[in-house]
Amino acid sequence: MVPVIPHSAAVGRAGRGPGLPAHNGPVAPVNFGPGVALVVVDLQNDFADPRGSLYVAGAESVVGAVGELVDRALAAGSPVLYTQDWHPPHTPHFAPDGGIWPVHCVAGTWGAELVPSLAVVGPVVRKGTGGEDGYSGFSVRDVSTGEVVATELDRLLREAGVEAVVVCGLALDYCVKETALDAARLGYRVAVPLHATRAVELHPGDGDRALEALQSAGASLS
Ligand code: VGL
Ligand code: ZN
Repeated sequence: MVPVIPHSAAVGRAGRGPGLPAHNGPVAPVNFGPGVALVVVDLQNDFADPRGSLYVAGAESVVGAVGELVDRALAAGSPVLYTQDWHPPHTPHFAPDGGIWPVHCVAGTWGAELVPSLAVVGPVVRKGTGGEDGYSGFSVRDVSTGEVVATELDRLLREAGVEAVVVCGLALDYCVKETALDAARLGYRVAVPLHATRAVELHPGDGDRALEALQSAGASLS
């Protein structure tokens, strides 16, 4: 079980007395610092732009919120890392090839690019490049063999001396959720600022189920 992140390390709320519901009171800024990394998940045109093939409704506000988090992270000396869904044109991840998703984030296309307004100030970790399912930024899974292979994200975070991660971006119920859950399994303290993510809701209720899973894993939701 991963301990809940203390306010000093990640996300908290100012002025909230015990017993008050979470939505009461102002949201305190995420407390970034050198040991706390910001992980921006899949902020790519296909998810974030209304013209994208797997557009997440409301993603425009996520883009703005993530931009502010990047600024705050940089100012506090936090490392900022990015993940990028990066698929071949054919993969069992895509509906035409037997999967569940419309074709999206094909390597080298406009849809796969990180949104143009996003400041890229740290490493970008690509996932799914070999046709695997890659929901978590930490690992990809070969759909036919089931083999799970780590990406470089964990190593990059450890080399930077990171012990807590703030996970934001798209989509809450898939890649943000899986990245945050893997981070918790790997021993990082985890916070998810909910104003900086949004669910795609392929199945209604996916967003709520994601929140429950994150909470059970000890992630701090704010
Ligand atoms: C994602 C569905 C398919 C995500 C990626 O970034 O959440 N969702 N591929
Ligand atoms: Zn994908």
